[in-house]
Amino acid sequence: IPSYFDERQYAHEPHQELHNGGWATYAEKSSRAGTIAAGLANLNPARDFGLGPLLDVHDGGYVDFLRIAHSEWIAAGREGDAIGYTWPVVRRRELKLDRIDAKLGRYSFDAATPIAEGTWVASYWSAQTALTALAALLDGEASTSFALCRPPGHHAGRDYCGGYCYLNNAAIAAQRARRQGRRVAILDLDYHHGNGTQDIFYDDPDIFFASIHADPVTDYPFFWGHADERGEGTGEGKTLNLPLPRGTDVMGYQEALGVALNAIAAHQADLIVLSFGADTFEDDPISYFRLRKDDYPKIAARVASLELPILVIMEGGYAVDALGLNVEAFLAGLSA
Ligand code: SP5
Ligand code: ZN
Repeated sequence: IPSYFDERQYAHEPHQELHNGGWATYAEKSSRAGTIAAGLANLNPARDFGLGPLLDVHDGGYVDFLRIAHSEWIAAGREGDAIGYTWPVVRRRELKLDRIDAKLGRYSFDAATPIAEGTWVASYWSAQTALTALAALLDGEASTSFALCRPPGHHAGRDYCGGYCYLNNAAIAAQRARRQGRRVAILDLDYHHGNGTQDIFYDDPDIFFASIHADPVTDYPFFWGHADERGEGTGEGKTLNLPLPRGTDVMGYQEALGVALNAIAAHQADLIVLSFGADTFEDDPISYFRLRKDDYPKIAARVASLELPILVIMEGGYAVDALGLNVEAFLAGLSA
């Protein structure tokens, strides 16, 4: 499977995140990318598609903020990573904000997503990696490709970061594929609900979004991913949420997967963007499903049985020692 990665994605290395009332070691370490890259046979660099495809998904003011937030933080006399401490409640009016702390609140939804010196560079190249892997499908060079995106993307919305995500790589690729005339379904198999992707396409009738994830009653991101969220307006019915309880193993997972795959077929998709998180793994340090390494090829093979081109976008997965093998197992199941 042709795979894509850019070394500049290592530039993002936040030190800590706020969790359970204290500072915790940042789980989305750059070494995650290294352990995955080490197991890939056919690894290619990213091409540069510029800002256009990013701005076709994200708000211009938000993208400007991502570029300059860390230097504004330093200019304000702070040290380390930029992180917010005040957030507007939902539907506060738009304001022209100047102070870095206000902008951090305006453009984020949690305190687990700091902006470090290399965040913009790494996020930019993570998105370009997704676009490069998509091009391999659109150009007919391959029927499956893998974008080793890092930082991940599925929690990032049109104008907000969160959940270790800054630019929504899957949404950027899906939008570009649609602009090229493809009928796209996004299948999100990360442990956490892909709230950013859902928000971006919530009223969109053309891009179907299906997600299998931990029930937001118990798990992050709490405010999205409930089964009754089905899309709105002309996008009504084009969002499918399949929340599962903590402790779910391959049996329960496969049942939900069957529902998601039937819905993708009913959408008459001709291309799948697959947000893959290996944080569904039994030994993941921040998650509570019970998938084993040998379950991943079986899950992947069922997605492949739809016989559609598949763009795999890397999302979460924090058991770093097992991560490379879990990703390898998943990709092997796609081409088996
Ligand atoms: C892409 C993705 O999988 N994002 C997940 C974000 C989850 N954030 C909430 C859970 C944070 C737990 N952090 C514990 C850090 C311990 N080192
Ligand atoms: Zn996750």
